[in-house]
Amino acid sequence: MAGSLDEIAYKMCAGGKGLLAADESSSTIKKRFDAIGVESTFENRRDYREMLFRTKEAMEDYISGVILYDETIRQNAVDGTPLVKLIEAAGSIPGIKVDEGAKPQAGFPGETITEGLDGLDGRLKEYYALGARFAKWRAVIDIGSGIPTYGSILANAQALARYAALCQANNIVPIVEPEVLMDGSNDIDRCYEVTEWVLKEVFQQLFYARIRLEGMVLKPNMIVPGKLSPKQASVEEVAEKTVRCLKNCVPSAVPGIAFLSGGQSDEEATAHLDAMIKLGGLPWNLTFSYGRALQAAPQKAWSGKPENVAAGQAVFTHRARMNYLAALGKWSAEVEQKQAA
Ligand code: 5MM
Repeated sequence: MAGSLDEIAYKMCAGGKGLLAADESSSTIKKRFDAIGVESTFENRRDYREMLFRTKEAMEDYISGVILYDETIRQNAVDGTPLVKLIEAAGSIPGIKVDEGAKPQAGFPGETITEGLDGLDGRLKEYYALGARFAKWRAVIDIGSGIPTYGSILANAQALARYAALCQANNIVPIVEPEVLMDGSNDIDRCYEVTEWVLKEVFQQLFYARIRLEGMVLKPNMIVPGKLSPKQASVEEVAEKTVRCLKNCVPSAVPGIAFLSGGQSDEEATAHLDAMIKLGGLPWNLTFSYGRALQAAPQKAWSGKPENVAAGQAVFTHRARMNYLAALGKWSAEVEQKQAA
């Protein structure tokens, strides 16, 4: 698949389409499979992902690109077709997670630094040859007592910027993902404050690293209260605060912003995106790059049984369509109920 960095970055987030984050590492996919009583074998992981990538309507009409894991980008379908070719045949763009995970940061108790820069240039060249046209690197920032610290935010922002520079040098669009977790007991305003701090630092480091903003995609968290906060927020408050934070931090040269779902329920993730689009006046395309919020339902419907493939695909199509409608500002709870029936 040819195309310049700018064209690919634009296409990833345009027209209501969004990204499927299917890049669970082996330990994460094992957790997901444990929850549905499926053993995490090479064959089961292939069958599950093949089911998703062969879902015609979802892949052709709603999913602009798929983030893959190292195993999956090298894996073939049961009939021998590379999984990457299934994605391309649907007109969707294959991408690859290239970070090697968030590891405890020495000297910073409770904080992590994402690793994977060593040898990255060579790996990107190989992934390009395998078909990847974009990549993803996730930095993880937790909110807690005394954290995050500036030392950790800076180290993670610099790593994101160095990763993005290597991607662009290899003609691969970098998805820059600084995730502020929603696991704590903090309120929504603390999430706003930390996310603003992180995004300001990330864009400063992207500038120092000479990143072409037109050729990248941002994958941020939404501004939400921590899951353990006694004070939860309305859909309107989440939408208004997220858009305000992004407008204050993200230059309009960035063509697209694709949110992570971060542990929100499927419907919350959809409703929040829809409400943001309905606010209007946005300088970038906003869309989804969900992992859990796109896959939890099809995983459950499939449950590892070949006879459930059609049911898994129907549920995946529904979720992808709901998020596509949300990215166009055309979703409603009524549409959600009517079309699920
Ligand atoms: C699909 O989950 C991705 C992989 O996570 P691990 O490297 O920890 O296995 C994850 O990076 C994902 O792309 C984003 O966090 C968004 O996923 P959610 O589930 O938050 O939408």
